[in-house]
Amino acid sequence: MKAFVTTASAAALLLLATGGVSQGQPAADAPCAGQIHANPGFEHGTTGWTAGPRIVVFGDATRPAHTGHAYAAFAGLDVTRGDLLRTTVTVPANCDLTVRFWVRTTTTETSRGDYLNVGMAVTGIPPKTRFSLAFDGGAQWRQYSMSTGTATTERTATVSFVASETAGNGATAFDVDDATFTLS
Ligand SMILES: [Ca+2]
Repeated sequence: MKAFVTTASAAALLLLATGGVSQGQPAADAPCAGQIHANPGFEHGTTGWTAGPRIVVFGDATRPAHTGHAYAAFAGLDVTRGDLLRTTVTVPANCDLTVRFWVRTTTTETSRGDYLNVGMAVTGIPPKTRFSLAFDGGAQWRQYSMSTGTATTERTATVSFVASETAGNGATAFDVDDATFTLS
């Protein structure tokens, strides 16, 4: 316990010394401002995310990232399978959280068989699928956004990207990058 107090005091002194701005450690009364996810662009692999195997792609020159070198890929393999990518953030009281993300869709499908369902679960609100993306999403990066709205209490928000593929009518690959979590 003593060590913890000492560390906390040192952190407080550091905050004072640096003008109150620290990386990844928002103050208790953090304002409703800024991007709060540590790894929005997957440049640090799956850090900060719960992810299925081999979801993050690095440095593929033929399918470059939206920004940086990495992105999350739900590969179109034309087999019946699923993939999950999920993260949870804390939304302080009286803050609105806006989640923005970019998706690129590469497909050989001509009808809806493979999906990328993007869901959000917020404390006090039933989980909901906000987007059900399919083959017609476009081969260029396209941005989507969704918000939690505000509440008077602190909440958690869990965002999930769930891909489901069905074998047999072509393959669709969904790439996701720059999933930002911004308070306002
Ligand atoms: Ca990236």
